[in-house]
Amino acid sequence: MGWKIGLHTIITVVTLAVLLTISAYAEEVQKLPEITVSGTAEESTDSSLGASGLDKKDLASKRPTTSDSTHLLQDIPGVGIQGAGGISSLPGIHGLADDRIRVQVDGVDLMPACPNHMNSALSYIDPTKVGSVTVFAGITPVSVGGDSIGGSILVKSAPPEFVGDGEKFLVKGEAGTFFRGNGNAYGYNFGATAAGHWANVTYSESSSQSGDYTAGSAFKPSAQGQGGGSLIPGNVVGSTAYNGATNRDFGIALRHEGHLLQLNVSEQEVGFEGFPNQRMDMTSNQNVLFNLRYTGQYQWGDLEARASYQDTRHEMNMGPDRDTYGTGMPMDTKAKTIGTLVQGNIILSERDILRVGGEYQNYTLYDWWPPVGGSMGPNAFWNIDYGRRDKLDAFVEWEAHWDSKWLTQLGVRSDTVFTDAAPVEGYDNGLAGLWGNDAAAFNALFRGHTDYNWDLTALARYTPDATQTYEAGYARKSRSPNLYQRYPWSTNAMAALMNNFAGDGNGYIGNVDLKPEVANTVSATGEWHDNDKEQWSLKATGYYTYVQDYIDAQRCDFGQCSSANVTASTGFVLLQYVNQSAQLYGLDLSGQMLLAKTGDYGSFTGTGLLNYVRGENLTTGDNLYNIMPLNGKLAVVHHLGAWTTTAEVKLVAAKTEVSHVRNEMETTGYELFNLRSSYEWKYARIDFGIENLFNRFYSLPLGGAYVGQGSSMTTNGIPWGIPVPGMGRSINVALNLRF
Ligand SMILES: [Cu+2]
Repeated sequence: MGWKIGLHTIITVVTLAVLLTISAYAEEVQKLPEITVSGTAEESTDSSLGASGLDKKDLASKRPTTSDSTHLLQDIPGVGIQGAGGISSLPGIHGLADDRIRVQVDGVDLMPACPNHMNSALSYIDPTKVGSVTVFAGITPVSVGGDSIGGSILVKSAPPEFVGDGEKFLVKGEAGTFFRGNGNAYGYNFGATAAGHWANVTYSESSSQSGDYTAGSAFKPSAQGQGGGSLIPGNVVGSTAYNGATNRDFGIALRHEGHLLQLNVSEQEVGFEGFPNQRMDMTSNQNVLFNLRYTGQYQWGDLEARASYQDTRHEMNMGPDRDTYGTGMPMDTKAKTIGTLVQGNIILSERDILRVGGEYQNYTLYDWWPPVGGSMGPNAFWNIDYGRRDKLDAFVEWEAHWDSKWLTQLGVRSDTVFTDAAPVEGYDNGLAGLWGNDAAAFNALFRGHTDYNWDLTALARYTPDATQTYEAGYARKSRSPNLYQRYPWSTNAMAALMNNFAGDGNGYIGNVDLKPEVANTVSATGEWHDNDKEQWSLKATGYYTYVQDYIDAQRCDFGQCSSANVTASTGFVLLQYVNQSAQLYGLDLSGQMLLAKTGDYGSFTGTGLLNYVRGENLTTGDNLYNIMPLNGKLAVVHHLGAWTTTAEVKLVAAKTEVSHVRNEMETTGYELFNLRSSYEWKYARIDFGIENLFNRFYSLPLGGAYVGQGSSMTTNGIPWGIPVPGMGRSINVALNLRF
């Protein structure tokens, strides 16, 4: 890893040198009356009614509450958040989560490299770096979908700024810090930008850490942290701490007339991140990303091209709150991802736009567990050796603006996905019953697969007048299994338990024969508002999805799995992935209304949100796993000059429709009150908030099973039946400066 430290040093030195040189020069010319900042060439195709966004203001009010960028999405209609580590939650849309939805950060499909999906795409961007968020929850255009059966999430950092004609230089910076009482979380971020008419250089850095957080009340007996940790009181949620989570990004952007070229080199290091719903913790994550992008405006439209390279080194072991068994349990992963894209948006006529694109992604994964002695040695256990997932996509999308009222969009997309994995070995193949037989069975299988997937989208939008819009459509979307669904091979309980990205505490065994999931969705959205969108607005989306070959799970009844495993209706169990059919349907409602506007007391706006989703396995009659119960949010936002204050209540119904095959636990309903206030000056912003005002105890409906302390390496060596609790009261402050 020497070269990575070298890279980090080079980035820092080059950045400082460039910034110093430019700012030294800027010093002479800085007496500018006003610096005009022009827009960027970055074009958006985010005009779909099924898309919801978060702008600067929304983001600014949410950032102080979290260091996990996925939590920025929590008030977007249709979005659910699957719990994981403190900075690594997994987003879901309409009941489909994790890699069933497409998540891009600055145009890159960041890939996890972990049997627990700990290093998810959004864990690689700090909330302070997020400049915009767009969520496609309804019918996703093929130009932003692909290899996913749910919606798409596009997260972007702020676009590069350039100075306008006649101006000289722009040098600016920002710095921020926060403290959150629950867990004693704190961190910092800073960034500096130097920009001229045609060049922009930016450096940014952020870091955060937190101790274990505290729930509203005790939910288990207090116990000593067995991995060298301190006493874990009954109300403390074990393995929720994280530290040394540092992101650095260096970017250069060049602009010439309508052309923009951007290169970002970023690095993330995480020293430790606990996972309360996994049997392991992340003890190190090192990720390096090169992201090169070009966008150009031409007479015929615009052209976008991207190339990226991601290198990840990930390590897991037992953290301080868990039993280390005296030996620990190291698990290592490394992965490389190369991604490229070329897309043209061609203006055929005043009416028609054609979007044509091609993408290629090459992903390589190694997952091995070093020996620790006894039956877990003398060799390394190879969970996935030389795993590959390569993808070649092409799409065509035709958008027609027939008149001021009608818009249609038709798209077709082909994704060809190839996956494979090399032969494996256990810790000691001589121990046939434990490792050798399973390895031999896997190695005898034909493991290479090529899936030819097709996506289709057809949607129409009708805008009868300035106060209402309707959109309806159909989408067929496909997704090939990920490597951890096809290739984990061991039926040994300990090994299977380590393969789990559901967070349910169960063990998972791969299925080489899995077919791609194919979803057929119909969705309709209506939006109503007053003429100027100032008084009120209401948006409603209804959807139905039938998923053919939905990847669910069945009880393991072969290899080392016991017959009791097949019938157990409580406790943790061992499962194998299997194709079944499923349906999901639901409704999102969101709206806002200006309640009062006075000169002296400012304005009061009410906002509301309601989400309902139901997921059923049509093959078994079971419920789908991790489906968010009915939930809503009501808030009143008060604006007075530079003050913004929000009082909100979040209401969540009990989760009673649970996945029986996984022994998923029910959770009870709850309500949470939050208060947030901010004051903004020209060069500073201060935020103050109290989350979970009444210190309400509650279980996270999508938080999974609590396995964050004790002997987590054996199936039922830790108690079953405890959902991961949500955070108790937290008093938060954040300060941001711009200069
Ligand atoms: Cu991991």
